[in-house]
Amino acid sequence: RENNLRTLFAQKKLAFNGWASIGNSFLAELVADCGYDAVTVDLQHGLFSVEAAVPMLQAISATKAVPLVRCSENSLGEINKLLDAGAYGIICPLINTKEDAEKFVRACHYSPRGGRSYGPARGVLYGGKDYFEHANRTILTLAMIETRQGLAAAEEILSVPDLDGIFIGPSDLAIDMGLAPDAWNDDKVDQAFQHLIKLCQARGKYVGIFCGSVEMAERMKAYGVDMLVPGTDAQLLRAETTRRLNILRG
Ligand code: 3PY
Ligand code: MG
Repeated sequence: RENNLRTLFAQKKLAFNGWASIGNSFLAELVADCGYDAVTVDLQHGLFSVEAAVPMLQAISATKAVPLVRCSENSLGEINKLLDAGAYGIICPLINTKEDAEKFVRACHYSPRGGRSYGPARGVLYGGKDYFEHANRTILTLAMIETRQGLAAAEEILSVPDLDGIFIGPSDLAIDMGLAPDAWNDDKVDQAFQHLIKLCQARGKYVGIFCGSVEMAERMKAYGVDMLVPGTDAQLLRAETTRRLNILRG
């Protein structure tokens, strides 16, 4: 099957990506059913491992949302398992150099474009019997830029041909600039966002960003990003729970 995120990108339509950080399949299904275009299973900061990610990917693939994974690190073994488990795109944290980006995209593509090993257990169930023929072009590869080093190397990172684009990590970037993790409104951080977004737009590359607030998400939408994450499942659960309790407690 085609990757709907690529279709939305070609149509220049903003995609909304949900964030599944709690290792439970019902919750992943519920998040996916909220109307997101994609849902990312977060193996970096989610407190669960690959075995728990599999039923989450099964649950997401019962909906229209594209199943994505943020891997825990830039590892061929883990990325191969997640693609075999049916992830249709990988967001890889902490890509700081062109070499990091090359290693990442090689793990996501079969030869001659990469070194992915063959064994797409659930990949064929989700992607279809012709999975092998189209996997190299359907699977989406997004490198996280979230350090000053990554920011400085962004042009080189984006020059890697098989990299589809970047996903900006505002908290780690703010921390690396000596600021608090929620300093996403700071001028220096915002300028970095704008710089990265413009670089991607000039090169026809995909750009997504995690948003810590609705206001930030609106600003990123105005900058023309391709994909927005409006918060994690846990953050949204907390926000609405505390909002209702505050109203009812008076
Ligand atoms: C960050 O803000 O650093 C992230 O990784 C968000 O996903
Ligand atoms: Mg991060």
